[in-house]
Amino acid sequence: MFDPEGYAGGMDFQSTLFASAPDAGALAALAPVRHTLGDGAWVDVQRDWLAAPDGVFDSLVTDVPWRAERREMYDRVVDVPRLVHTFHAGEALPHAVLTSARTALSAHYLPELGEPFVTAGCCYYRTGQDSVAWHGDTIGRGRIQDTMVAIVSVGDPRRLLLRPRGGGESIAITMGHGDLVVMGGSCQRTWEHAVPKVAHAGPRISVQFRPAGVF
Ligand SMILES: O=C(O)CCC(=O)C(=O)O
Repeated sequence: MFDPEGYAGGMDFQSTLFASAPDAGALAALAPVRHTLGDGAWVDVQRDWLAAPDGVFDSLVTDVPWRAERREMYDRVVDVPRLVHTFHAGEALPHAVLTSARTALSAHYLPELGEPFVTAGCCYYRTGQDSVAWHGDTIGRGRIQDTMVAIVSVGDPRRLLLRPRGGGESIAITMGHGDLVVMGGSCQRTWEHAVPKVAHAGPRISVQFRPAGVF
């Protein structure tokens, strides 16, 4: 397993959590770095895209109507280890910078994607014990078409693992406070991704922008 960014990680998120954020709506110019994964899949990464992510984190913690989910697993019903909420197409987003982010992403990727990002799925990883297992976003059109899922991350850094469905070496991309990670091309159907549990992590929130019909 390797980290294509050589990301050092280890930022002290807690020490910046309560810092003032006068320009909480600011985004850096969008200029992500592309990593080609193979099989037509790629990942774009832009570190520190959000100029002032502390205020975004704080408002998402309080303003998103977080919901716990349960799912069947073998003969039991278990808690899904993270809180979730989806803002559907046309719904107002809970922070102005997310609206700006969606607009900027739609404009930047339109020539390649051919359509805008419209939904915003939110996941709240409360501790290192919250996680998401290996999967691709293949319930909708991502099962048969190339598409994109753009992730804005705030809070403690967590690793996004990616592995080819046919077997092969995994890749780890650390998603840090204010970073942007975009999975594109065939990534949802030819690769799987996961956010594994870790022994120690503070809270992290992921906002995933998707085009219509991609889940
Ligand atoms: O936490 C993340 O950024 C990834 C979330 C994810 O893969 C999903 O909800 O499908």
